[in-house]
Parts: sequence; structure tokens; C-alpha cells
Amino acid sequence: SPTLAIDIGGTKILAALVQGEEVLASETVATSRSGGPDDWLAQVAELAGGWRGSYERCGVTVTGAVHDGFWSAMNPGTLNIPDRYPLAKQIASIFQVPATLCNDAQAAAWGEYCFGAGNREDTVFLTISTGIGGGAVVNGKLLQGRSGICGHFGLLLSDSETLLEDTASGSWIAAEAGRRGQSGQAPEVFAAAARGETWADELITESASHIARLCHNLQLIFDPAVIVIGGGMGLAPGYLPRVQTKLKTLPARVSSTLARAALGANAGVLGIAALAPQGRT
Ligand code: BMX
Repeated sequence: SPTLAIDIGGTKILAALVQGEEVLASETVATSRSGGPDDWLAQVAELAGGWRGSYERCGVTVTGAVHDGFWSAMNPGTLNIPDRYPLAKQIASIFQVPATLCNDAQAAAWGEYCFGAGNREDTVFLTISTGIGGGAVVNGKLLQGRSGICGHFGLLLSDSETLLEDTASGSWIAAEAGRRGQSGQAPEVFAAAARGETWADELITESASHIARLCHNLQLIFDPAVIVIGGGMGLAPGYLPRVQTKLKTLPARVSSTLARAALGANAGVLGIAALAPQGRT
């Protein structure tokens, strides 16, 4: 039977009914950024309300860290999740089926590895989105780590202890645009760059340069066959070419093969559904 798959991100919430690599139905809504986990789960319950009785298990993948059934923010700027929210308990009481939980980018990495651009070889996945998330599949295994935070590449520290994502994410682009007297979120900045506005081009190029350095470093750590880039911003026109351009200026001995995520916005729900039958939590 299908799996109810839920993906709660910093910008949107996606609920889907998934069978294998097929999304049978899906619903999406903007994440209420002024709300909290109880509100987001209420949004999810409403999206999935019509599918009651058609699934026997669920998979829940979320921005932030998941460990022992508790959910916490790694970077509250991406989404303000309180420390150790009892996600497993709340999901069990709402949906009353066994649940598998994990971080959103880890699930997307598994989805791309199984069904998408990862192509069944060692795969590193990066999502360039509200925040910057990641996941690594090594020797056919999704690395989650001791406390579930493996793959949180956006949290790597750069100079002066700044988080990498705070110099490159969609949130950063929007904030930086504001500091330059411009308004709008990342999509408006991309639109401005497409119109040839220099300030917008500079911001996107700066973000892409940080991501190129990250790819270089990830190649040294994992030496994967492919680094798959996803996320609304990662897939936006012009982003990946800028990353490629910057990569060419870095030491050539380390070269990465980049690929666009093939599953788009469905990577997380497909990945968590594929993890669910194995009963991991
Ligand atoms: C942040 C972190 C990661 C997440 C990534 C992408 C939080 C709330 N989130 O690094 O767990 O995977 O953002 O998240 O600390 P997205 O919401 O942009 O998809």
C-alpha cells in the first residue's frame, strides 16, 4: 500500500501519497513562518486529510535535526523550531500509523540516489534553498551519523565562525538584497539578474562561489561519483552554470561532476517513502 510522505521545509510543506517511485497524489502549502510545529502539523493534517485510510505507514522529513524522535533547529534562521519538539509522538497521535523520520536533505539524497540523478553510485546531495542542506550516500548507505546531523553541510563554519549557509542560502540572498536597498525574496533576485541587474548578478555569483568551494571540499571528503544539486535556488536558471564556472578556477586535481537533481521538489517525499518500509526512525 502507499506511504504517506510529508516534507516540512523552511518555505513550503509538501504532503504526498507515494508508491515506490511514483507520487500518486500531492498537496503543498507555504510553511507558516510565524507559527510553530503544532501549526505546521495542523497544516499537514489538513493537506493529507483526504487520504485517510489509504496508507499504513508514513514518512516524515523535516528541515532541522531529528534524533530519537525529537526535532530541533540547527539554524533557527531557516525555521524556528523549538529545541527537542516531540515529533514522533505528535505524528503517532495524528496519523496513528508507524512513522519513519529524518532530515529533509538526507531524505532527498536517498531519493536522488535511488530514483534520480544519483544513479546508484556514491552520491552527495546538496539542496540550495531557504537554508543549505545535504546528505551523503556511501557504499549504498545513507549516512546519518551518531546524532542524525550527518550531511548538514550548510552548518560548516567558514571564516570568523560564520555558518556557510549564512553566506550563500536563499535567506542570505534575500537579506543581502535588503541590505542593498532592494526588496523581495530569492526568486525576485533571480528575476532581477535575468533582467541584467548587476547587484542581483553579484549576489547569485557570490552564493554560487561559496557552493563551488563546498563542492571542492566535499569531493576531498567523499570523492563521490556525482554531486547532485537540488533545491529551489540550486535548480533556478543560471545557478549551476555559475557554480561550474567557479569550480574551474579551483585546483584542477580535484574535479567534481555536478548533476541537476532529477526529482525536483519530490526528492524528499520519494526518499522518505523509500526509507519508511525499513522501519528506521
Ligand atoms: C538548514 C537546516 C537543515 C536543512 C537545511 C535545508 C534547520 C531548520 N535547517 O541547514 O536541517 O536540511 O537548512 O533546509 O536548522 P530547507 O528548509 O532550506 O530545505
